[in-house]
Amino acid sequence: MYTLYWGPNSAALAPQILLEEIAAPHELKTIDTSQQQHQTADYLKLNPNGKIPTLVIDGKQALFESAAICLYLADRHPEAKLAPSIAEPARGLYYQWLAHLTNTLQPAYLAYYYPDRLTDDPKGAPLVQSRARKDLAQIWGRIDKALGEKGPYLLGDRYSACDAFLFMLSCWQEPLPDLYGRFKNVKRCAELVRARPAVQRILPANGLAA
Ligand SMILES: N[C@@H](CCC(=O)N[C@@H](CS)C(=O)NCC(=O)O)C(=O)O
Repeated sequence: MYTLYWGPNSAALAPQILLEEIAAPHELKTIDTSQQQHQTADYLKLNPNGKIPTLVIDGKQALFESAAICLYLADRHPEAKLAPSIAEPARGLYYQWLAHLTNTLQPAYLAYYYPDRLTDDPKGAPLVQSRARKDLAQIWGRIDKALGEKGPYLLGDRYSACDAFLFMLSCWQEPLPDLYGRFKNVKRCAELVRARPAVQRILPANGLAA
C-alpha cells in the first residue's frame, strides 16, 4: 500500500500517474502548500525538505524526490512496463532523460515559480523569472528536436516513466503558455500521455483538461 502526499498539478503528478498505471493500491493525502501544510512538524518528519511529493511505502519508509519515486515505482512493478530493464540498451536513455528532466528542466521551472529563492536582491525576482523563461524555451527546444528525430516518446516508440515526467512538466504552463504551439513534438508526446486511461482518470483532480 502506498500513500502519496500530493497537491494538484504539482511535482506529485508524475508519481500519481505511475501509481495509476501500475494500478497499485494507494491513497492520496493532500498537502496544501498555500496553508503551509508542507512545513508542519509531522510532514517534515516524512520529508525534511518541506516539498511535495512524498511517497510512503507500506506505512514504513518515506521517499522524497519525484524522479526517485518514479524510478522506484517503475522498478518495483516491472509488469507495468514503465521502464526498460537494465539488460536493454534503452535503459541508459531512460536514465538520461529522467535525469535531464529533473536536473535541468525542472530547476528552471522552480526558478520561475520561486524566483526570490535565487536572489538576495529584493528587486531581482523579475530578472530571475525572465531568465528562467528563456532557459525553459531553450531546454524545451532541444527536447522537441530530439523527439522530432526519434519520437514520439523520449525512448522512441516506447512509453516510459520519462514521458509521464515530461507530461507533468509540460502542464506547468504559466511561464510558457504557448509551449504546445511552439514545440509540436513535445505536444505530440504530451497528448499521447494525456490520452492514456490512467492519465485521463486523474486529470480532473489535477485541474487539467481531458
Ligand atoms: N525536486 C523536488 C521538487 C519538489 C517541489 O519543489 N515541489 C513543490 C510543488 S511542485 C513544493 O513542494 N513547493 C513548496 C515549496 O518549495 O515551498 C521533487 O521533484 O520532488
